[in-house]
Amino acid sequence: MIFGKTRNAFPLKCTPLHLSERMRSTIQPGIMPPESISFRELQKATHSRGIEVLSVLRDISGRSKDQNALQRWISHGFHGEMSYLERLSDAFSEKETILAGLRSIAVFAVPYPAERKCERGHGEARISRYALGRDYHRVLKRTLAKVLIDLGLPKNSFRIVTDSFPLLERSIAQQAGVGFVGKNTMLIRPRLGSYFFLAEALLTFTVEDLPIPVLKGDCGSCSRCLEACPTKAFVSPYVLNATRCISYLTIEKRGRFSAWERRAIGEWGFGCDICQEVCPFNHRRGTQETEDFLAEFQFQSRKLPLSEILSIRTKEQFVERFSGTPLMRAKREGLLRNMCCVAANTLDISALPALLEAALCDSSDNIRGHAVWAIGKLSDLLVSEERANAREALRSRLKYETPFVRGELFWCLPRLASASEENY
Ligand code: B12
Ligand code: SF4
Ligand code: SF4
Repeated sequence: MIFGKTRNAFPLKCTPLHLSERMRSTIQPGIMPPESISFRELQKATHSRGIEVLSVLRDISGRSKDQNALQRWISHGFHGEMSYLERLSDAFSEKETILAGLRSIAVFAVPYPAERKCERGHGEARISRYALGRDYHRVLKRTLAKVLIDLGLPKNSFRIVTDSFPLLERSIAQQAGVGFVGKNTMLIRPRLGSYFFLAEALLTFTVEDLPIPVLKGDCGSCSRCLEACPTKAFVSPYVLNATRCISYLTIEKRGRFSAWERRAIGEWGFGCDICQEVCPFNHRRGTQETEDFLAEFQFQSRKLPLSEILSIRTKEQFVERFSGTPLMRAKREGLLRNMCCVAANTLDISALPALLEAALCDSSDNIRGHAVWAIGKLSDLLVSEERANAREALRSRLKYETPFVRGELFWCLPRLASASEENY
């Protein structure tokens, strides 16, 4: 075997006392990974770190089940600008390139807080629940890798993946018997609901003595999520057109928003939870035993105050504020663009000074343009002095601006003018 021909390749943290007789007999320090481990052993180890292993997929022969659905989905363009999804390899048929010797996939779930009331405060944008803590990718990967290494497993006998990896995670979880895919496309586990992250450990060995999957379920005649989606993003049950989804627009979409997209995001600054909030499976959620792990995520009441975020002028300030959190994904340009739209959609005139500053001073014409548009949207609510000041300041920018911002100024200035003239 190619594994560890030297002593150093054997994990330093290996504590053979933690291993069952079976594992001790199969792991030879520095030489080979085990042939198999027991589910209970894996469960005990992950549970002690606050993570639940739910099941293990052992039949990974042939082509993965939902690969065709993914291809159809992409051919309709429902993935928008997420071109990395076009490169989703089929983990099953490309096993060897993903992990040499891949034999089974363990599926883990990490629930995050699901309080039903997660309201937007005055002067704020809404943020989805999953983004209230630290970036789950890093915490999860690190924790799971540590658990497996502590079990004495050689580093090259597993690969931890979550979200970033090209794998249809919900499909794999469903096939492993973890739960079912709901009409809102979320993986739902009865008694747990859908507010959880998924992570997988690809393994070069098998896991024995699996529990019998008892988690059959389905949506029945319910269709609440399809009706509640404010942007009508579901093409049909189980099929989401991501380009209409607020989560995609606020997190993944780069650059400018169309007029429809600006209105569509409503009061959401980052992500969207509506199709989960209405789901009855999230109203019956039982208690969790994952506090230790959640503590590491540092879940807290992260707020998105519009004016404060609109005042972030540099990448450095953005990194200082959001480093280590999921919000980094939207980047400064995306997040400030979202804030402009939320200020306009929620008619929040307290954001006017910050919007004006962004419209006049920001280095990105994407942000300046959206800020100008938001000011135009708020114009009817401004007192005459505010309109006149905004108009003068914005007019002075006309000759310096890019075509995009000039277009927004041509739309906004008459609104500020007519409104202010009416008041005189
Ligand atoms: C791209 C992506 C998105 C995109 C597209 C989402 C989508 N529904 O396709 C956007 C940016 C919109 C998004 C949003 C969100 N995401 Co996301 N996302 C992903 C990612 C990276 C890939 C998903 C994918 O491949 N989509 C393509 C479609 C075709 O695949 P699918 O949705 O899994 O489809 C399943 C079923 O719908 C079914 N299917 C497909 N077509 C058809 C047709 C019929 C007729 C039938 C019956 C079934 C069926 O087959 C698939 C497998 O079971 C995964 C991580 C991963 N690598 O899997 C995370 C992931 C799915 N996202 C996650 C989360 C948390 C979210 C958000 C809740 C975040 C938020 N609060 O804003 C929202 C939820 C929105 C929603 N209703 O899906 C979690 C979901 C956990 C869970 N319990 O299900 C994942 C698994 C990340 C993780 N590791 O935890 N996401
Ligand atoms: S996350 Fe929001 S916008 Fe996206 S499908 Fe669900 S309800 Fe619709
Ligand atoms: S809201 Fe109803 S239809 Fe939608 S996922 Fe939940 S149970 Fe299924």
